[in-house]
Amino acid sequence: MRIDILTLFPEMFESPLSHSILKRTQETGIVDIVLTNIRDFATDNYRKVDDKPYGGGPGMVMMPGPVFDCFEYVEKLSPEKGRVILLTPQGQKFNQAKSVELSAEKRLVLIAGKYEGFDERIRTGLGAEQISIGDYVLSGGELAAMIIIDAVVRLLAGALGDEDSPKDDSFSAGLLEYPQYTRPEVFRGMKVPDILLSGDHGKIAQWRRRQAIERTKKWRPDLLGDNKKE
Ligand code: 6GU
Repeated sequence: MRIDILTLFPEMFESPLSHSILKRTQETGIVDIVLTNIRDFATDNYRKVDDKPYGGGPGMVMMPGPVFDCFEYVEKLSPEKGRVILLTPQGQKFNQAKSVELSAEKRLVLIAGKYEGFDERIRTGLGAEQISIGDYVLSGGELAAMIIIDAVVRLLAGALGDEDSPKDDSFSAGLLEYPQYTRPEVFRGMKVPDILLSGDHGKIAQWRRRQAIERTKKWRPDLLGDNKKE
């Protein structure tokens, strides 16, 4: 997969992309992540990329010119068309299903904005879909882009050590994950459940399933109801 990120703050991505799975998947060629600075496409001497909103109001708005020019440059870096995603709190809420959907794409083009928002013509003119990571406002789309990249890339074939593990993730089956234990068998008086030491794989699978259902009921009942949209 190729992921292009258009941002005013490419440096923000350096550390998250240089560790763990995101580091390894780039090194092994599972994913190619390319950062492009929108400010490089500003046309005036001050490298201006934002301006006051027409009609008045607080804050600054991302100008369409630099974003369009940046996008058209990035588009030509690879023959694959790619899915164009604008990071904004107005977007559809990101979840595991969306993550699975995006992991099937050959190319993603993520556009992260700062300031109060994007000039509306960026969304309409680029035919971009919008994604939000939750109902709160961040100071920019960069952190949201990193979260989406992390959630998507770990699903790519070969990204995780154990090929089976994404299937057991919380949310994959619409349930939270069952409780996990590792050594020691007794820690500060707290014992690992006997069933997990029994060696009976059928019983263990049954127990885990029940536990997953119980914790989902208790902690995230919204996942079990009709209001799955959450
Ligand atoms: Cl994608 N961007 C911003 N600025 N705030 C957000 C968000 C995105 N998702 C939730 N809050």
